Amino acid sequence: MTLLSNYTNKLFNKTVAECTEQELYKVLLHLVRDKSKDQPTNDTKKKLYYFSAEFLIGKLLSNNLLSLGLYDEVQAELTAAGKNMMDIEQAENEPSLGNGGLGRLAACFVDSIATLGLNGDGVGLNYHYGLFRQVFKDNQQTAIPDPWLVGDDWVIRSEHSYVVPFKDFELKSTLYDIDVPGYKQEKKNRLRLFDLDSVNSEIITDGINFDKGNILENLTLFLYPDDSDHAGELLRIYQQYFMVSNGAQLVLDEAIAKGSNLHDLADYAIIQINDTHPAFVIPELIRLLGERGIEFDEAVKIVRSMTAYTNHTILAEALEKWPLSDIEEVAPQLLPIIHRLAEVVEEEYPGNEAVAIIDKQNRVHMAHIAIHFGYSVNGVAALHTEILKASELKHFYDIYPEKFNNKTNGITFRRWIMDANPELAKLLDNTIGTNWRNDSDLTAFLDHIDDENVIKALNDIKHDNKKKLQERLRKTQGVEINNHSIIDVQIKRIHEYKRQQMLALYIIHKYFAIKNGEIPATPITIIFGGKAAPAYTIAQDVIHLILNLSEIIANDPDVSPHLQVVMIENYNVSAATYLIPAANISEQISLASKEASGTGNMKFMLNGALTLGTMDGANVEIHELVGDENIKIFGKLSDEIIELYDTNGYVAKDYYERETIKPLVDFIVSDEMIAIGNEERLTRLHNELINKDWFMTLIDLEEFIDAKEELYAEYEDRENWLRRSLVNIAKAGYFSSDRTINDYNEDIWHLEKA
Ligand code: 26Y
Repeated sequence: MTLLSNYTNKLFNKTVAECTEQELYKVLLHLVRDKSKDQPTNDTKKKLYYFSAEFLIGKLLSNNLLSLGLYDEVQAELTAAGKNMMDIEQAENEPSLGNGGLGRLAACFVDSIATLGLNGDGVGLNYHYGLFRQVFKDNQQTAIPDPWLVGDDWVIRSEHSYVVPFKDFELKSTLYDIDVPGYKQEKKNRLRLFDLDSVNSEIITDGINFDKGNILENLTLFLYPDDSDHAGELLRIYQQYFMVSNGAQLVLDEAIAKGSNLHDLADYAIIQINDTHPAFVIPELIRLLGERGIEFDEAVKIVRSMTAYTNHTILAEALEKWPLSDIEEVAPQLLPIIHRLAEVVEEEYPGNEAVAIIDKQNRVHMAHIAIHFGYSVNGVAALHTEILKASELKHFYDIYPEKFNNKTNGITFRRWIMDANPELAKLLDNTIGTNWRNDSDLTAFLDHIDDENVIKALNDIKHDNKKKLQERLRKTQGVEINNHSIIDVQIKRIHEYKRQQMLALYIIHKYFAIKNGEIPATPITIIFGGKAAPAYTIAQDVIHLILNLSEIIANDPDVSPHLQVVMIENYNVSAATYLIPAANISEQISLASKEASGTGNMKFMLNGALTLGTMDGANVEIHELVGDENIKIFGKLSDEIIELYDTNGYVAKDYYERETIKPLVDFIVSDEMIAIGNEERLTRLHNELINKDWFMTLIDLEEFIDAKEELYAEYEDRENWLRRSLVNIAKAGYFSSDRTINDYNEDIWHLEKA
C-alpha cells in the first residue's frame, strides 16, 4: 500500500484516482497531521513565546508537506493518479488570522524558529471569522465573515484551559494548537491559539456586525472588531487581556513544569511582544507572579529580564493608548499594577512627560509600558530603527540606548519560493545546487548572469507563472488578463501612506496618454490587492476609485488592449503566492519614513520582480544590495518628509494647481467617473487630495510618473531586464527570515540550538 492509498482506503474506501479533490484534501490533511503528531516538540529549558494578535499563516497543506519532506512523494503519487496538487489545495480554507505585514511576519517567524530548531511557540487568539472576507459590490468593498474552522482542519483542541478574571465575571478558555513543523526538522513547535467555547456566530447580523456588548458570545469572533465606538474599544481590550492572561498562565505553567521556582523564570521563558497589542502581558505577569508570592519589586525585575518589544510603525494611530477608565471597566485588577509601574517611571524620570506610562488625559501608553519594562526594543528595518531612535522614540533612546536594536524583517523561503515558485526553485537547484534550501544563500546565482540558457529559463518561468495567474483569475474572478503583458503589482493593506491612490492617479495619466494615441510598446496590467479597515473611510474611497477605473478602462476599446486594471477580491496569502511569482514590477511607493519595513518587497525581489520604490523601509536595504541599476528609486527622502511634517510645510493645493497634476486629480470627479460611481465617495476623496492629503500623495506624483515611464521603456530591453531580475534573486538571501530569526536569537533571545 502506498502512502496515500493507505489513507484513501481507510477514509473513503476508494483509490487515489477515485477520490474527489475535496476527499484528497482530507486525505492529505490527515496524513500530514498524523506525521506531525508523531514528532516530539522542542523541549530545551529556555523557550520563546511570540505573542501576537495576528498570525497570517495562509494555507498549510503544501507548506507542511514540504517541511515534513513528503512533498515529492505525494506529488508523484497524485500525478500517477491523474491528480493535481493545485486543484486539491483549492479545497483548503485559508484562515484570515491577520491583517497584513505584521501578521504575515509572525507566520514567517514561527516557520523559521521551527526550522532553526529553536524552542519557540506563537501565542494568540483563535478568531472564528478572521479579519473579514472582502466582497466587491457596486465597485465598493463590503465585508462578510470569513469562516475557516470546519471541524476537520489543522486546529487541535488541547486539554489546557485557564480562568481569566474580568470585572464582573470570569471566562474559562480553551487552548487550540496548530503544529508547526520546521523544514526537515525532527522536532516541532506549535501555534497556541486561545478560544472561548461560548462564542456564538448567530449573533452576527448583517455583514460583520454583532452586539459588541455580548462578550461571552463575541470575544473571538473577529480580529480587530470595529473600535470606533466605546463598546468596540472595550471589546478590543477584552480580547487583548484574554490573549495575554491566558498566554502568561501558559508561560508560568510550562516553566513550573520544567522546574522553575518562578524567581528564575527568565531562565525558562522569553516573551517577544509583537507591536503593542499584547503589551498588557507585562502588568499581567507581574500580577500573576504576585498571586504566586513574588513581591512587586522582584516581579518587575523578572519581567524586565524576559520581555522584549518589536515596534512595527511610527503611525500615531497604531501606538495604542487605552483610557484608564476602559481598563477599569474590563480588568480592574490591572489598575493597581499599572499605577505602580507609572510611579516607578515617575521616580526614575521625574517630570519627563514624554516617557510617562499614564498621560495627562489619563490614557495608558502601551508602547511605553513595553519599553520601560522590557529589555529590548527593536525596529524592523535599518531606516525604521534609525527613525525610532532619532524622532519617534527619541526620549526613550536618550534614557535606554542599550535597549534599542534593529532586526530587518525577512520572509520564509519555504513558502515564498519553494512553494510559490517551484520552477524557479528548480532552476536554482540546477544552477547553484540545493544548499540554498538550507542556508538561503543565493549569491552564486550571480555567476550565471551571462548564461543565455539561464536568462531564457528565467523568461520562461515568468511566463509560466503569468499563465498560472491568468488561469487563477479566470477561475476566481472571471477576469481575463493578457499573459504577454507587463505585470505590475501593488498588494498590501489599503492605507493612505502606502499611496495606492498615487498609482491610481498614474493610471489616469496613462489612460489619457493612450486616448491621445501614445500606445505602450507592451500592454500593461496593473494589479491591486488589499483590504481596507471597515472604519477607514478614505481607504474605502480609494478602493472605489480603483474599481471604477478598472471598469472605465475595460469598457473603452481604445484603451483596453493596452492597459488593464485589476483589483483582486479578498486578497490573501494564497493570492499572493500566485501574484508575486508572476510579477515584473513590485510597487513599493509609500511616503518615505512611513513604511516601517515592508516584506512584500522582499518576496517580489526573491521572485525576480524589479522594485519601483521610494527610499523607505527595507527598500533602502534592497537598493543597497542590488545597486542603482537593478531597482527604480524615486521620490522625496525620509529626512525631507519628516522636516515637512515638523514645519507643516506641505501644501497639497500648491501641487494640485500644477498643470500636469490637476487634470489627473479632477478626473476623480469627472462626469465619466460620477456616471458609474458613488458621488459622495468620489467627492470626498477629491477634496481630501486637494485640501489635506496628509500622506503627501501629490508631492511625489510627477517623479513617480516619470519613473514608471522609464521602467516600462526599460522592459523593452528584455535581456537586460532579465539580468536585472537575476541580480535581484541572487541578492535576496539576506531577506530570509532564517537570517532574521538568527539575529533575534543572537541579540535578544539567546536560546540554545537543538
Ligand atoms: C489595532 C491597530 C492599532 C493596528 C492593527 C494592525 C495597528 C497596526 C496593525 C498592523 C500593522 C502592520 O501590519 N505593520 C506592518 O508590519 C510589517 C512587519 O514588520 C512591516 O513590514 C510593515 O512595514 C508594517 O506596516
